Order: sequence, then structure tokens, then C-alpha cells
Amino acid sequence: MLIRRHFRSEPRSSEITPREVYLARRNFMRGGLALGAGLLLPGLAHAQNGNGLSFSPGPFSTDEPKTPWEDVTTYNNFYELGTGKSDPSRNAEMLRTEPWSVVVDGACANPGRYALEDFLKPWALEERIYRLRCVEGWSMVIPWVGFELNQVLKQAEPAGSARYVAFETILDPENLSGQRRPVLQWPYTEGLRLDEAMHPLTILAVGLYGEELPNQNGAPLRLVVPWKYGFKSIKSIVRITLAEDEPPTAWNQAQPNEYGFYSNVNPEVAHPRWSQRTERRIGEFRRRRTEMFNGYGDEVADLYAGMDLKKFF
Ligand SMILES: Nc1nc2c(c(=O)[nH]1)N[C@H]1C(S)=C(S)[C@@H](COP(=O)(O)O)O[C@H]1N2
Ligand SMILES: [Mo]
Repeated sequence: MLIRRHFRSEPRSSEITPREVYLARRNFMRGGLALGAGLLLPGLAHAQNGNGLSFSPGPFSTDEPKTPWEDVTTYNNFYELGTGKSDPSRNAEMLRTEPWSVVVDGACANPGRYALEDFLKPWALEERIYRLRCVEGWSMVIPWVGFELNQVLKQAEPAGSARYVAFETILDPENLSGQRRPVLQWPYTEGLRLDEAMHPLTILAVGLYGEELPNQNGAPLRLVVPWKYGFKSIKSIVRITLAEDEPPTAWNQAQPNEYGFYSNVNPEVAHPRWSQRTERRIGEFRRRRTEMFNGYGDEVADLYAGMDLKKFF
């Protein structure tokens, strides 16, 4: 994806060094033409090296301080790349993202199989700075670059019978060593109700901090659903399926009493093994109170009007 940048927010100086190092290393591994410039020019030289994304500021962004690039890209959950927090960044090269294609299928009039470039071409990219709250009790603020999922779904022309959307991560056990162990049912799957998937907060992300997604964050394409626990935000998506029935989801299959289909962030509903009332923002020491719907209640509470959210957790 070689898209020139028109806009980027100025990184704080503390973020520049690790990102410069990261980009220089990635260009080196890709054999990129911009290797010399990436290594030799100081400051924001990488703006010219082709990895920056072109995007405009989007709605719903929080003005809370962003979690530093270093934490966002080295403290990860991506079990295909290992179960430790630092495994995904260390094992990032196990994920092969070229070539990549995305299938849109199921209960819709306009299904398709797209090369990644063609899948992305119609949609203008926006920055969305969202809170992400992991069910484990930590949270981050991440400046995603992506576009609303509802555009893709509308293009697919969902059938009247479609009520859910199912998502699938790449299955590649030869390269992804995590998929050679039965920690979860592979490929990783997730799902949303159709109205949740159509909500303007729900995005497909292709980047963060203005750069293409690092592999450990779910390159080349991942879901971001900010009012739900982090595991709903499935990484490295290869299939999006319109469905009539509630689809199976990886964590619900693994531990149905711990991880429900909805998994809305809810301080009132404890995980069976720990409370969900507080969280630690990565980089902070004192725990903070967890907000209903991760603070996005004004936007999404209506989706659940009349539902017992203790039952539908
Ligand atoms: N395919 C896949 N997607 C996944 C996961 C995973 O293990 N595999 N982990 C989930 C969990 S538990 C969280 S908290 C977020 C973490 O996203 P981040 O590493 O970009 O912060 O990704 C989610 N998406
Ligand atoms: Mo998570």
C-alpha cells in the first residue's frame, strides 16, 4: 500500500526514536528503496519513505493522552504470534501479509473476493483516536487510521435476513507458530450484530500513528470496536461474512462462561475470575474506574435498549 501522506499529527519527541528505528528496520527487512533515506535522515524523514498513510481527522476521537507508540506496538495480544505480551512484536515476521485478499460473502447480494488494494481503494482513511480496554484489565489510547465498516457492508448489499457479521483471521499454521497449539480454535473468529457492525464507531483499521499497522497490531486489516473488550477487535482479517444466526466466536468457544458474544465493556459485570470495575491505563500507576461501554455510552447505549446486559454479557 503506497499512499502518500497529506496530513499527520506531530508526534511527541519521545515517540520518534522507536518509530524511526522500527521503520528503518522494516524497510531493511522489506529491502525497501528508501532504506538509505530512512536510515540517514533525521527527524521525520520517514514521511517520504512511502510507509505513511494519507488520512484526515475523523469523528469520535478522544483528546486523552495517546499511549506511546512503543507500548502500543510491544505490549500486545495476538495469540497466533504467541501468548506473552512481548511475543507478537518479537515474532511479528511470522505473519506474511503479501499477498493478502479479503472475502466478503454470506447473506448478501454483492459478495466478492478482493485483493487488499482493491478492497481498500474506495474508502477514504480517517484518524480515530479510541480507547481500547482489554478484558484483562488494562487499557490504551490508540490513534487508529481506518474507515467505517458500514461502507463495506453497504457495498455488499446485505440480504433482509442478515442479522450478524462474522470475521475470520488468516489461518497459516506453517508460519504462525501459535496456530500449531490448541490454545483457541483456529482461525480466530469474531462476530457482531449487524447494527453494531453498521455503527459509525466501528472501523476497519489499516494503520496507527499515521503508519501502516505493524504486524503485531493486526496487519494489514483489523477490526476496532471501542466499546467492547479488546478481543472483539479481531486482527489480520481475511473474511467478512453476513450471517443470519449469531456466529461462533473464538473466546466464547474457549470459555463460554467467561467471554460472552456481546462483551461490552461493563464495570457491573465481573469476569468470573476478577472484577471489571477498574483498569490500568498503560503508562499510569493508579488504577482508574472503568466506564460503562468504555465511555462510549452516549453513542451506543441505544443499541442495547431493553436488553439485560448481565445475561447478554
Ligand atoms: N486474530 C487475533 N485477533 C486479536 C487477538 C488475537 O489473539 N488474535 N487478541 C485480541 C485481544 S485480547 C486484544 S486486547 C486486542 C489487542 O490489540 P492490540 O495488540 O493492537 O492492542 O486484539 C484482539 N484481536
Ligand atoms: Mo484482550
